[in-house]
Amino acid sequence: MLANYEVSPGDKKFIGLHILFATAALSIGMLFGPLQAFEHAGWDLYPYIQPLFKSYYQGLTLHGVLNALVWTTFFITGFLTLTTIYGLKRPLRNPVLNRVGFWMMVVGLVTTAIPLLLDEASVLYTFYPPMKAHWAFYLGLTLVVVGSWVEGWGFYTTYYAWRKENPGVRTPLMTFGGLITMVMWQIATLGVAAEILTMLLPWSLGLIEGADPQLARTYFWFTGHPLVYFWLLPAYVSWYAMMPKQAGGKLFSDSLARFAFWLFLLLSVPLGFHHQYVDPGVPAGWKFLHAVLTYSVFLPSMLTAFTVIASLEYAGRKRGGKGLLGWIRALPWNDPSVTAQLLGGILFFFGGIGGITNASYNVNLVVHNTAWVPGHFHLTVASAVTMSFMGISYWLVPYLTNKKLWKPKWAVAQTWIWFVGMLIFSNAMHVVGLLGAPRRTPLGLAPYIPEEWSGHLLRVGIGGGILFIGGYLFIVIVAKTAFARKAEAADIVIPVAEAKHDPQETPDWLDRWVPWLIGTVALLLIAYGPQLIDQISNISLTSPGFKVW
Ligand code: HAS
Repeated sequence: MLANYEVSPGDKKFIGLHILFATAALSIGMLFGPLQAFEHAGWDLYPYIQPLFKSYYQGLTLHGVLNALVWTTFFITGFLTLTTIYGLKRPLRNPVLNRVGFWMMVVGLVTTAIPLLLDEASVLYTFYPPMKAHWAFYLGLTLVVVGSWVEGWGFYTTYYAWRKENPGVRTPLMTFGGLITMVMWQIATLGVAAEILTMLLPWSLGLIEGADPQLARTYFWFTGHPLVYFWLLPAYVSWYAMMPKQAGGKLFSDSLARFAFWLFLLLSVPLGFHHQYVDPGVPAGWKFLHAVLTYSVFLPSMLTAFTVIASLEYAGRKRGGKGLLGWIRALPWNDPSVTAQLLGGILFFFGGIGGITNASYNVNLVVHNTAWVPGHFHLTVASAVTMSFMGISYWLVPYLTNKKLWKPKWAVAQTWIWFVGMLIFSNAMHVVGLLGAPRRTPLGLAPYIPEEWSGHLLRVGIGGGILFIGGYLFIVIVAKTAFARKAEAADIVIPVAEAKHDPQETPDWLDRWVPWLIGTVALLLIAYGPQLIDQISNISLTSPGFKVW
């Protein structure tokens, strides 16, 4: 029945605009990745692109902001618009609200981009004070975040209207996962909202004299850790609610899927101190509590691994796969959308293991601020997440534009190229990080490179080059698809996975918001409340701003 619902041309265009901005941001942000990787390998191309881009740090900031913040946020809000409309089989309740939110995000993006391009905001994507950017950078980021909130309110009003018309019906899984993602995001971003509005914006405007770096970092990581699950959960929506159908099977357990999403809502936010193990201003007991909670958020990812792989095994066996692992070969590896997500999932095993390693206080002291950390997050946000978004784009762009995917075989090749590039790149970054190479450092210019790093830095450069090819091949394929002259009824149906049991049999407590929201707020107050009160009451706005670039 879901497959028969037709999204209106206006809404398709609106979703498509999100994907357009997301992909445009990715295409610029990705430019700097290979430049950094080549620089590590000793092939410094930055002098050749001056005066357009001034420094390694300007490039690194553009890379982080455009890829990690803009590509993801625009793609996710667009995708969640679709999962809301298509899952609930109804148009948005207040389309104007969603349009206002979207255009706020666009204005915010432009406002952020100007100081970034003028080299007035090379403060990296974490924008830690006392590094100080132009006020327009902070204002633009605020508009992007608030715009995404407004879009989220549009989802809630739509859901509310649907719920009144459908009492007792289980929320369709894709909508359910999308709504939890948005609620989690809105709670999480209270941290950066407080940081920017009470400290960084007035500071950059000269209204207050100094900043408090410790409190700013606490606010930032309040948002910064759940941010990674804001990126991940839409990929999980696809893995649970769509990929089993694409693979030719069914979702193994609707209940386990919903339970995993609730656990993410409950546990994603109160863990930020695992990014601050080395911060002197956070007492050890609080770091311990956040370490314990970090290990607990491992659970919903393991639930996901179990449920999604069980669904894939079911699909593979239905397709004739035999033996212990024969079902893997039987999966539709010729479908670029499925291949991208499978390969992203495989890389995520390694990224997840690295995450668990980071979360250990003692081991973190070895890897913190080394190249290991970008090695970790390229396996997560640049693999599990980005490859899933690429895979989704391979059916979404044809669906939105009514055009056939341009060269599907090339798209399959693209996913493998990205996979191989990422394996080489991230493995080298992990190893060189363990050998002590710092992150966020133009290593090619450093006079202290020990001999034992050089082979690994070379692999960073080679991996970066392969990723460059894979990344731009993706851009070419989606652009050629979207801007093809001939529109044809491409007959694309949004993949909606049926569950093995009727979702109406899923226990009612897994489709109720109030207890989970109360639990989330309560845990947050316990894990952050006393520290926030302490740090805010001891606020020390004394640090002057520095422009170190
Ligand atoms: Fe992380 C640092 C801990 C997950 C991103 N992380 C970062 C940073 C980023 C990031 C961007 O505890 C750097 C921030 C900065 O700039 O300073 N991370 C974790 C832990 C997890 C984790 C415990 N991280 C992520 C995800 C990210 C992400 C997801 C982005 C999307 N991370 C840390 C810590 C730090 C950190 C410390 C601070 C380091 C420092 O000192 O600075 C866990 O949530 C991971 C659990 C995941 C798993 C994997 C399960 C596997 C699955 C795959 C299923 C396979 C399929 C395919 C479907 C256990 C679900 C099957 C295929 C077939 C062919 C069958």
